[in-house]
Amino acid sequence: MSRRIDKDTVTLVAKKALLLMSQHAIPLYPENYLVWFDYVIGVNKDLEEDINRLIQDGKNFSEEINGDLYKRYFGKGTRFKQLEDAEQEIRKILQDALAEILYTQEFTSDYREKLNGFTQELQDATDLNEIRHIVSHLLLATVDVIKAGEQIKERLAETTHKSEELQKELEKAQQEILIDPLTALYNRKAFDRKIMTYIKAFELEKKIFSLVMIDIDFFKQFNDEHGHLLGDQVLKYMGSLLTKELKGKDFVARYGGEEFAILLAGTSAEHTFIVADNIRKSLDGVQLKYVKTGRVLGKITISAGVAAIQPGDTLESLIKRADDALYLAKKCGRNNVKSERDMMPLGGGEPVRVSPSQVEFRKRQDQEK
Ligand code: GH3
Ligand code: MG
Ligand code: MG
Repeated sequence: MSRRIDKDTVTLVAKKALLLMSQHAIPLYPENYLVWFDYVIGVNKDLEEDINRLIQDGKNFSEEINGDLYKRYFGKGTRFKQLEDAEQEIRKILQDALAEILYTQEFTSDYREKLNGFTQELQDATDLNEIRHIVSHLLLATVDVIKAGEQIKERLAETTHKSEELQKELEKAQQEILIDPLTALYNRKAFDRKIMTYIKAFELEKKIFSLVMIDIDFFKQFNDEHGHLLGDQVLKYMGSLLTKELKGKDFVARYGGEEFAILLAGTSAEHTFIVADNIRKSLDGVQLKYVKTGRVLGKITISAGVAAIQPGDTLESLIKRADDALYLAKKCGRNNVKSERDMMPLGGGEPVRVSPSQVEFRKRQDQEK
């Protein structure tokens, strides 16, 4: 048997034999091991056929059957030396297997200690009975470990799955809370959060940004003329227009009612003015028509105010400057964009922070045309 073949093959065959023995619940006695070792290696055709038949018939490998098999094939002339060798092999394979388990699996320190203990006991064991004893404990502990490992894995998988689902639901809920259902733009709450992150980034990393506040002109009049439902359609249209014009690059929100706010990261007030004025122009060129009924709604215009972040700004101070500029745009006839710079007094100097109506405004070139 094993001594006639090389060491690596012995290990492979022995592992397979032990595995089959554990699958068929056969006690790990050297006698049984000899039988199954030969079965795996296939040197004895009769033995192989006998075992195959027993497996096919679904027979239980009782102590009696195991004993018969051993007696039939090893009974005569099986020397004590062979049994001793088998015992050594079992011991070696188990030690290797233990080392492998300890190395590859993640166990709790309790189990690890137990398994380490078995390794030591196997080394110290002097007789067969002792080894049988250790092996039965080892198998029990290993089964426990594997079961515990599987349970932990199952639980982990379950928890991961649950938390992924929860995460998705949470994201969905958050999205719903942060999105305005009518226009599908971000809502005021989302805007407040976003602008705070921009302000922080400016304070910490000097990342500039600008703000545009937009307000639809004479919207109350539009509602009065065409009804609130058509007013809603216009707000919806505004949502798609802003999204289209900004091409997803900037953050746009419905600030409330017929007001919208845009945040442009890394953009100066001058460039932001151009962006805002392009939006105004694109709306100015459109005659609105309600597709469903063909009803002509006429032209809708907007006014906008632009402000760029400055050192020392708070959420309120920045919004106030954009609002003041918007107020100025309204004052200057609506369908207009104004920047906080437009609020500087003639002859330059510091911007004046008073109500726009009290300020003498520097005329912008584009206003003069
Ligand atoms: P201004 O040019 O000065 O901004 O005039 P305005 O009429 O647009 O401003 P005002 O603040 O007097 O009125 C805002 C109007 O916007 C009143 C309100 O009916 C309308 N509005 C606000 N939210 C909604 C909405 O969700 N749906 C509709 N249809 N109208 C809205
Ligand atoms: Mg308004
Ligand atoms: Mg308005």
